[in-house]
Order: sequence, then structure tokens, then C-alpha cells
Amino acid sequence: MSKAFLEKDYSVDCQSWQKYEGHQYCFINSKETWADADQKCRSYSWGTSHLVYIENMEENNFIEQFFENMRQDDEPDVWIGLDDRFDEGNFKWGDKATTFTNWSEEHKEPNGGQGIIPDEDCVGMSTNFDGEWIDFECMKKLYSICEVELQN
Ligand SMILES: [Ca+2]
Ligand SMILES: [Ca+2]
Ligand SMILES: [Ca+2]
Repeated sequence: MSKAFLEKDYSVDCQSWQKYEGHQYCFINSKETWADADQKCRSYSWGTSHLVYIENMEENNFIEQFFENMRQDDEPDVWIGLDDRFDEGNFKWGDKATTFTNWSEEHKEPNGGQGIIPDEDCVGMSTNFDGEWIDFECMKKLYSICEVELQN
């Protein structure tokens, strides 16, 4: 099988799903723009998967640890499924409003970008900031984590 073919097969990125607290997660082992990562996640599990939605501190801590275990280099940031692409300042998980958030307030995030990058609409978690969240420019390429909510 050629490498070019493998690269088009999204399933090769998401080999090991990890179960935690009624959810299932996988690590995408390639750096993608937020939109490409989101599209990959949505192609798994018959469309029930999405970029990870973090709904409490326990899940945040789990995802931080999972990312640190899975990443292939010292990349500090990973995409999560939060964005304000369609309504500036109104961050959502897909079409779901946020309840829990974990912004890096010390670093004044989300700051919507500044200077030469004035438009930051996609959110990552930073291991440099203790698992806190940062809004980034959406074309930035990062590792990402997908999530499926399991039927209990
Ligand atoms: Ca979740
Ligand atoms: Ca924004
Ligand atoms: Ca920012």
C-alpha cells in the first residue's frame, strides 16, 4: 500500500481509542488546521465523534495527561472542539454553549488575537499553561483529540 494512499485514509490517525468516564478519546497523530482536525474527528464512529468537548476539570486533566502521553514531540498545544468562528466572542462546542471553561486568565486569553494575527477563533489547550486554554489562529497546525460519547 502506498504512503499517499495511507495519508488519505483518516482511520490510520486514530488507532487507539481510550475510554474514560463514559467517553472515548483518540489522538490524531498529525498536525492539522482546526477545521481539518474537526473534519477528521467527524469522520469517525459514523459521525458521532467530534473534536473533544471539555466539560469539567476532571476531563480537562485527563485530556492534558492523555495528550502528554501521546504526542510525538514537545509540542505544547493541542486543539479542542471550541471555537467562535461564526460569532466573535461567543465560544461554542459545535452548537452547544459552554458551561465549564478553563481560559488562561493569567495570559489574558481569549484575547482574539493581536498585532499581525488579529483573528483568533479556534481554541487549544496548552500544557505550558497547566492545561489552560488559548484562542489561536485557526490555520495553525496542531495535534488534536477526538471524542465520542458512549451509550451507557
Ligand atoms: Ca467531553
Ligand atoms: Ca475570536
Ligand atoms: Ca489568543
